[in-house]
Amino acid sequence: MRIYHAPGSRSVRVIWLFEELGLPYELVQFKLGSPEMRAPEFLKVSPMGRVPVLLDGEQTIFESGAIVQYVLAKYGDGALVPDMSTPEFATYLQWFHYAEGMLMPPVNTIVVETVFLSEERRNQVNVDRATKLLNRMLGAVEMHMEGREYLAGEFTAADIMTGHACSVAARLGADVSALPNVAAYIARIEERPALQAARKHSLPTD
Ligand SMILES: N[C@@H](CCC(=O)N[C@@H](CS)C(=O)NCC(=O)O)C(=O)O
Repeated sequence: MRIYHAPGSRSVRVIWLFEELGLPYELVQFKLGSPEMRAPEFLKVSPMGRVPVLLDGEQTIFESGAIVQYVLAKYGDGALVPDMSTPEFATYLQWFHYAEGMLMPPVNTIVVETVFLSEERRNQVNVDRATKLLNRMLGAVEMHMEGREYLAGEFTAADIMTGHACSVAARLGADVSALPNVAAYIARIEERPALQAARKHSLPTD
């Protein structure tokens, strides 16, 4: 399978998943924001010119969460997903989708305002508002992680999605000093050999 990846982006989630599962993959790497990401050939597989995208035979799929669910359903053999008959299954789905639903929107605003926009177009009010919202969203993770190692029992793909989002949030300046459970959780997932292997293809901001 081929993973379209940009170092410094959430496409590291897909590489991390493949590393956790021990599945082989081929990488096509872009520089984030480069003109190649708007080239017609890439827009055929990713109409918005974004990563990650997975190519599996003739099948392409974008959206990191959808890719993770696709790979697990087809090739995971039950790994990284709690059994449907357990209470952890609903918890897993909830935190899996919390990443793109609640954490990444303010993260996106902060990245746009502090990285992508030219200095004269940046707006500190937007950054402050997004940072406040991000800290509130991380507060829910803080409460949930009390007494837990991972989001839904054992390590699951919810940790790949929301764990990664927590890690990015902290790197972007969210204040985790008042969120000890989140800080410990980030440290825990950062120690995973599969994430470290995935990061070899990535920049420190992933
Ligand atoms: N919700 C999408 C977000 C995809 C996305 O925004 N990817 C960013 C990298 S983190 C991207 O490719 N940005 C390139 C650009 O905006 O030109 C997902 O989870 O896959």
